[in-house]
Amino acid sequence: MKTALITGITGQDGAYLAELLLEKGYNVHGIKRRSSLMNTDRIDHLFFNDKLADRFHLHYGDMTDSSSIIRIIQQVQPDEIYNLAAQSHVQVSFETPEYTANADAIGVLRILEAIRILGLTKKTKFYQASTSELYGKVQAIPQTETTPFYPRSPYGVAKLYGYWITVNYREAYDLFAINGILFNHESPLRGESFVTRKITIGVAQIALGIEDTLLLGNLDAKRDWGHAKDYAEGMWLMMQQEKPEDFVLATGITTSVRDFVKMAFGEIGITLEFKGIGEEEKAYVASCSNPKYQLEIGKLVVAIHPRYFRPAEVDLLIGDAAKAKTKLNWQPKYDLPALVKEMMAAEMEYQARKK
Ligand code: NDP
Ligand code: GDR
Repeated sequence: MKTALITGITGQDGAYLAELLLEKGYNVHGIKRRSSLMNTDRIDHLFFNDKLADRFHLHYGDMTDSSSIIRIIQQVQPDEIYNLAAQSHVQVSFETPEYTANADAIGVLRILEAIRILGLTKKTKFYQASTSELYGKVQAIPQTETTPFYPRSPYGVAKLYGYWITVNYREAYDLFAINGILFNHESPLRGESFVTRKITIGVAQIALGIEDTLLLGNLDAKRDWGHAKDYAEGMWLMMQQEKPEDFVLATGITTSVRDFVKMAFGEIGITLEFKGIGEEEKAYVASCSNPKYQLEIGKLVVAIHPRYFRPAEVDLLIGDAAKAKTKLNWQPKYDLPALVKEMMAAEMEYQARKK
């Protein structure tokens, strides 16, 4: 039985990866940081499952605290470490740049050094959660494993260090250390302030009469959105290779935030009309085919707020995952319409229950 250690196990990807590895028979350990509320909603179904009790373990630790990282790695002696923990919000990184660098850049080094200090370089494989935010101001379309990086946020710059220190430890110490360069991936478990989840929450609350208007920032930004479940599978596949290599995971399709908004409203039978440009843009209900929702034609449902614009933006991301498809036989099961459908169905149910 293999043993895996997942940092960031309470996050979106941590939850999907933990479930996947448990299904595959792994012994799974996760690092959770202390917070005033439990914050384990995404993994409670695993933690409180009697059948998994002897294979699923949580440890308190923090990416900014070397001693906790060394202690946990020494205790767990993992075959595989998946480093998913990070201050992962791009906009928040402009407000907390130093903390973001500590957790997202030096945090990676802390784990790599722990592996080395504990003499685990031959035993423990290491996965770093790298990101399409490394491409930032994109230098080529579509982006591949060899496209030059140009990060556009403190988050992107911190992740750039994480990327290179992983490559460096692979080359310097012959460690199985790899980067998954993952493009945006979403799900019903997505954090509530990332744009896709913010949109599905907003649409559901407007349809249920809880809120009137959804406030957003840059509607022109384009992202390559996949499903987190497919990407968790890709992370595991990368770690099963003989040779350590970096891989891009992406869908190869890019969509604007505006089109994601249209798709989410469309899921519940509402079409929108957009008027105005830039910060003046607004969207109104153009038609509503679902009699369950009492939305007047012409009602304002989306507006722009300057608060949600970033000091520097990543305008367009579109990835090419040909290497992962060929070498790993990675086959994503979801496309964007299927992702939006699943997110909207889950959101309607969740918001109705909350109401
Ligand atoms: P989430 O924000 O959902 O989860 C981040 C996790 O990291 C949470 O468990 C969080 O804990 C934990 N964490 C944050 N800071 C610390 C810290 N100082 N010490 C210990 N744990 C900490 O992110 P995702 O699941 O979406 O992403 C997983 C990883 O993949 C991240 O590194 C992200 O940067 C990267 N990534 C994500 C992509 C995406 O589209 N989702 C794309 C490419 C890369 P808590 O629950 O307590 O907040
Ligand atoms: P991103 O995701 O920055 O790509 O990082 P996010 O969903 O936050 O933003 C995507 C795009 O939408 C625009 N946008 C808004 N974003 C948010 N959050 N809120 C809004 O109201 C809003 N309006 C418009 C943004 O400007 C941006 O262009 C995610 C994170 O998961 C990272 O950790 C990960 O590395 C990258 O994806 C790949």
